[in-house]
Amino acid sequence: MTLVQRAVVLVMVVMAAVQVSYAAVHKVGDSAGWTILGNVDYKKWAAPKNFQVGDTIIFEYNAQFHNVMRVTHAMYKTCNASSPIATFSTGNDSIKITNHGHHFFFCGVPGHCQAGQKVDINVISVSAATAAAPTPTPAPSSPSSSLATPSANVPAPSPNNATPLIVLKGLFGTMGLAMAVLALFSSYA
Ligand SMILES: [Cu+2]
Repeated sequence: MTLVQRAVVLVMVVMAAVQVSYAAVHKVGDSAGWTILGNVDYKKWAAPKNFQVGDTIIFEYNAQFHNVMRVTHAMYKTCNASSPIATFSTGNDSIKITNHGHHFFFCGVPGHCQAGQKVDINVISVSAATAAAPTPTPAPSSPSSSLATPSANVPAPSPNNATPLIVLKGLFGTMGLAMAVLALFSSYA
């Protein structure tokens, strides 16, 4: 295997890994931002979005007139700003989503939530989305032993065939990819 071939394989693997860990950035209200002007419908803005764990939500607004409060569902429904879970007030707040489920936000300035400055970020479960993918029966040998000495019933990874990488991606995600790279490179060293 030449150095160029190794480089090509490495680039392909890195591209696959980037695809796996791709996280989106969502700016609330798009160009309108976080406001009470123009009657922005944040429910309508959020509806077609596919929010995922790892995504970032950005609230952009004039900090003199607005803020962002993360609240419970009950507080969200009644626009109750008395005890928010968290308050953001920089005017350009980036909030990274770390768990699935509903994330309720509104502006805590009196009257603004009632005027519609509120948004429900519903983050779907990643496991539910990937559960539909077919999972091949795992090899009987443990990953560590197959890395050191590939057994006969496990096909060796081939640089011209991306299938083993895809299978590993589905099974182990980025970690599996990293292990595949190690196995691939050590076998040609
Ligand atoms: Cu406001």
